Amino acid sequence: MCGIFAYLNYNVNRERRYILEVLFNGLRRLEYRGYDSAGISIDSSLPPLISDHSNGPSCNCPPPLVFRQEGNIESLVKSVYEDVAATDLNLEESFSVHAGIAHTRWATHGEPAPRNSHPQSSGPGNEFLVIHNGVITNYEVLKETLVRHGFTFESETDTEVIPKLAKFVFDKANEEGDQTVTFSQVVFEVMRHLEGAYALIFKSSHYPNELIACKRGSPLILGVKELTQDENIAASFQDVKFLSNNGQPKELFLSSDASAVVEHTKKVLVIEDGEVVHLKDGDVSILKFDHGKGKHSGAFARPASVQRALSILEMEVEQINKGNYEHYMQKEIHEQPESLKTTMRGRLIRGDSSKSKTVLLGGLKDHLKTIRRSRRIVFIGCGTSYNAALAARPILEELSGMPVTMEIASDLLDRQGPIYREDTSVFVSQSGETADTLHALEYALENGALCVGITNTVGSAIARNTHCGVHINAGCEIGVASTKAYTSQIVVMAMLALAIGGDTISSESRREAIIDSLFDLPNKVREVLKLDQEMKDIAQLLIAEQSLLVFGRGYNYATALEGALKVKEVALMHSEGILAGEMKHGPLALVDETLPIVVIATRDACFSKQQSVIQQLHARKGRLIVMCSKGDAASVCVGGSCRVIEVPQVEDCLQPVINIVPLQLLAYHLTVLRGYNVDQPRNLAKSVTTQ
Ligand code: UD2
Ligand code: GLU
Ligand code: MG
Repeated sequence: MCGIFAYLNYNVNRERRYILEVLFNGLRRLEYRGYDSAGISIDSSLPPLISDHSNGPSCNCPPPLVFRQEGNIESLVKSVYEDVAATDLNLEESFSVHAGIAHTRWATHGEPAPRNSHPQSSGPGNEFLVIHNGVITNYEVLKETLVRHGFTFESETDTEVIPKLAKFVFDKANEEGDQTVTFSQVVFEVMRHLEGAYALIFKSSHYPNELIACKRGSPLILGVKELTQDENIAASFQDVKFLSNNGQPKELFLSSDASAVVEHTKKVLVIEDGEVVHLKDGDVSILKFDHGKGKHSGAFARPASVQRALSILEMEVEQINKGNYEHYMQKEIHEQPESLKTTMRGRLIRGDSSKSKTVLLGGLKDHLKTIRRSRRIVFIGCGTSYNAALAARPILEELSGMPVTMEIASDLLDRQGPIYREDTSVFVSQSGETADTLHALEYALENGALCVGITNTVGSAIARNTHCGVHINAGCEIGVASTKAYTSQIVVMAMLALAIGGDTISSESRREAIIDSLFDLPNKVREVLKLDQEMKDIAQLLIAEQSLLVFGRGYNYATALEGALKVKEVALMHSEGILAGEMKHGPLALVDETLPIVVIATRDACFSKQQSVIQQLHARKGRLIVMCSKGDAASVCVGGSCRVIEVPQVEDCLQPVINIVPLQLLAYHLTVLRGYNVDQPRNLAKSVTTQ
């Protein structure tokens, strides 16, 4: 989910060039969130000052202009000014009222391309334009209906149904003779049909100089800048009435992110789920959308205005951008409850008395039979992506009953290891561009294997060149050290295991227990994030160490490797993940009273073995930090001599998602305390595109 920005000037003259620059700057402020394409919409020439829709759907209002580009904001800016020059659009033309919208996109549906960028349009004439952050999960049924009503779609996005639905609703109201239908009534009717998560802004040629913003699940804020010098009016800013039409010149901003608004004003309002904000004639009205409420017979519901006291709060940007994150890695660690939700959105089927609980991976459903018939599954990846596959391997073996082997991409290539036509090879990569993984993909394709991709980046080389796959939809990840992509990868691969094993009766109750646990996983991640301060305290203790060992086994062997990798790559401290079963075959020699050791001993089938490992490490006076399930401190900490991290328990195969979080936090705090760059670790790049 990327960025939204809108700018509405009221009763103050602004030239087109100025409006464009405000929009571009808004996008630049959102740039840090990452995106793959961008777009804006402004008016073509002076629209009528008074909103007048008596002229019905075929109104002669000049169609708003739309500019969209793939790639970075500067390439959008360049193309806009080129188009402006080519069409002789007057940059000095002044608007006393004007509503402009802008968007940065991180593709979830359809590759990054101008046609898939936002604003998405209702069709020729741009009667309705929409910018959207989030995912509409039921867009396919909506699209089918709209196609039956004669709409043609130009993009592969989920978003495009929204402006088309708005036009459909508007046209229908007018056909039925309701020429007084308001912009907010149209949007309410549209919202009734949308499922999923969204922050939306609507612009329409039928409602010139108006904007509607609404949200469910994705963030959105409103900023108000009063342009009067009058002291009395400035003082009454907190007053509800102030937002009604007092004719005062003002500028209104809408954004998914406070960082795009604070340079203009600190008077902001955080829009809540279900609220519909209507900007019209300098007036801000907030209406409450109630999903349960249907349409009145025939006519449009007249939505009740201002359900909660509208107060403009004076906030600092840190308060608004919840949590005051100092680094992307920190932000991404804390974003995991949301990123996991997005990963699972629309893919978990809750089931009822007639249907069992199940998962639906749209990109794989036609290939599951082939996968099940294959001789083995080979996971191929590098670094964190490899670790995520390793974490999912046990559950995949259990539910599929198939052999699952692991390959580090470069090693497979070095050995020219055997890959057969009968193999299913699964390529895991956050960026979808990892060079070694990509080369291994070429190699597997040459050998005739079925190639499945698991990536976070729609339109990436791996997504394009695999036969099928799953987008993890974790949102853009900026920190070089992967955190939220790792947990989403594990969840996707657990869902892959559920899908492959989905036809086996004997494992049905096991699968249902995992699905239940998946539903609850974001809550459990939220709970484990509360260990932040505790992990900071532990980091403080470890700040001057040379080395850190992490012991794990079973499901959490991967956690040990990934925890150690995080510490190594960002905190620049030697760290090794060790398979606890190998302890006596070497690593035990390192154990003394100085070397800190993390032991992962959460509840699963290996628990008693880990208890015994702890005892043996303790006998050698090891400096232990033990991660265990809540309530288990006494059973893991011999004689109370070790530091304990208690984490919430989930279904055993999903425990790696929980257990990695404290280690991510530890690596983060260690890095900050040691004074290193968290987001750009020494010598490393986000996407390793050379071998
Ligand atoms: C897909 C579509 C979405 C919508 C939805 C309906 C995209 C990005 N997603 O979401 O628009 O139609 O289906 O249920 O357009 N793929 C690969 N390699 C990879 C990753 C994906 O080939 O590494 C393929 C996959 O097989 C599928 C398509 O890309 O054909 C989209 O995959 P997805 O995971 O986004 O699929 P889904 O169903 O969540
Ligand atoms: N799902 C929409 C798309 O793929 C919006 C993506 C976003 O949040 O940027 O176009
Ligand atoms: Mg990586």
